[in-house]
Amino acid sequence: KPFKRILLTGAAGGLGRQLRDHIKPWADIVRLSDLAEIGPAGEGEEVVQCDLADKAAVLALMEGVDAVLHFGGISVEAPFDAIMQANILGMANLYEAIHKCGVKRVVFASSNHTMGFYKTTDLVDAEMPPRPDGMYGISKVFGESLSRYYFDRFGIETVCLRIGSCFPKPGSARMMITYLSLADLVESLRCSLFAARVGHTIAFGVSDNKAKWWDDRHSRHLGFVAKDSSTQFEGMFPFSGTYAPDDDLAITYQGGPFLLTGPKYN
Ligand code: NAI
Ligand code: 15L
Repeated sequence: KPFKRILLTGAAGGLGRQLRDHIKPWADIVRLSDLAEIGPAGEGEEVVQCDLADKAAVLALMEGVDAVLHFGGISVEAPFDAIMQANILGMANLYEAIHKCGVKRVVFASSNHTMGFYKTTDLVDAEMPPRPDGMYGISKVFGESLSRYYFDRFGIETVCLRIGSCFPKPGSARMMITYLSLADLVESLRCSLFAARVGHTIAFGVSDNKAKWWDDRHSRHLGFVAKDSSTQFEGMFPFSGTYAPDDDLAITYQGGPFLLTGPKYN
């Protein structure tokens, strides 16, 4: 198999649980890690329970690993203290361990909320300045910036995948635009791991939906082509007959409901 050992963080989470089986063909061993209980290891798997905020534990977690899929951390807007531990300190610990252990390729589960303050009438690409929509989005911008530094300074390659909404089906009209199918997520991870050269790439993880907010022109070297589309769910969110008021933040900005959560500093 191409890799000896792939580490998947966030393995107990919504995406981690689904990715587990899809990763197996890519490595002799998949090391599954999370703060939460994961359950027993299957064949070709190892389970390591670990808090990303624990520097020594993260260093031990990385031993013998040659590629990382980093999905662990807080996945929605939350008080800053919690985000700081899991997503900021956790990311710093992870990359220090990656550097010390000689890992060459990383895929970081970034988010569309790095760009949530662009308007729903904007077409966003990977070279536009980040406009995060809260502490969660800010922590993902930190992760993108940290991984860029580790590439520029040490040559560690990372693909930051700004995932849209990866759920079995869209939960709102917004998610018709941001929808990413599981199969398309798996294919984008495969492309990110196996492209000969990725440097530091920021890509958008989104299916081939009809309406688009994101332009993938700066990540075409990955060779990812989405096969699914939210059109299969057409009709789930019919026009209600009334337009949203002018000051409706969740309609005006791409971050949608994240715009309504307010500052979470504490
Ligand atoms: P999730 O919340 O279900 O899973 C995240 C996992 O990380 C959880 O199992 C949690 O226990 C673990 N975790 C939290 N703090 C930790 C810590 N300090 N140390 C170790 N593990 C910790 O989220 P989901 O939906 O599976 O997302 C996975 C990743 O993808 C997250 O990083 C999220 O930000 C990102 N993402 C997901 C999107 C989606 O549509 N599902 C959209 C954009 C980004
Ligand atoms: C994210 O970044 C979250 O992790 C996920 O739970 C969804 O809220 C998604 O963005 C979204 O924007 O739909």
